[in-house]
Amino acid sequence: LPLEGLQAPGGGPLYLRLRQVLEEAIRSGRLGHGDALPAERDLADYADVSRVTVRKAVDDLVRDGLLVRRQGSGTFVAKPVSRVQQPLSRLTSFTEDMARRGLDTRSEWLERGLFHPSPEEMMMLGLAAGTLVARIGRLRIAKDIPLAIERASLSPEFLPDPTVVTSSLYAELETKNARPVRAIQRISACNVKEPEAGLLAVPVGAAGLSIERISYLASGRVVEFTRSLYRGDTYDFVAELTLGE
Ligand code: 16G
Repeated sequence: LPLEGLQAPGGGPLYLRLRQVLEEAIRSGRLGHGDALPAERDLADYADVSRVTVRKAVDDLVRDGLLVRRQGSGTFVAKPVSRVQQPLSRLTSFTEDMARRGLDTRSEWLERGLFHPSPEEMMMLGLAAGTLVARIGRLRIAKDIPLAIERASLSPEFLPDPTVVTSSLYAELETKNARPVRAIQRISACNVKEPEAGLLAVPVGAAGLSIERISYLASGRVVEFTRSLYRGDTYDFVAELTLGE
């Protein structure tokens, strides 16, 4: 790393100059993806700056996603995230989408159980007053990269015990003959705020896709009302367009 001359006068705050050197090393490939960063103490000695300066520079790069900290093992150069191309016209589940690409998925649970519904859930799902709503809230992760936060609400008629869902919601609905066959989806652009930014490991203000899906059975009954927040830097929705009459 070209750390000599970091102390030269007139170049702005030290930590920003150190950040720039590290960033250039990452962008040029001198520090490869997955490489461990030298220990904070060694970097400080080597660059002849304080550990506080090193920590500030590293914090900055972690916040911007160029470095990742792993508890107990150190700081590493982040792997670049490749974008997922998701066709817009097929009603598939997240687990299926990722399996088709050969990616392992897992979820971190944010919410799972029966709750008193919000007025919006009552209207969307046509719930009678006094009934509960089944909620499945998850951080969806593929290849160790958090891709989306999904919060699904369902009538308890289709999912009386939400705790039975351990991986795929649609696979569980299939066993109850309640897998949706049609859905309306709305996608809008947004900026990711806290606490979602923390969960998705993106800086506050990063681009996101906010998605609402209402799914139906063949009979026309609503099965699911889901609000999702996808990371803008990892997900492309692709639509096929045909010339209509
Ligand atoms: C997709 C759907 C979501 C559905 C989930 C089921 C979007 C924006 N959302 O992620 O509405 O609940 O699949 O996935 O596509 P699962 O069967 O893996 O739980």
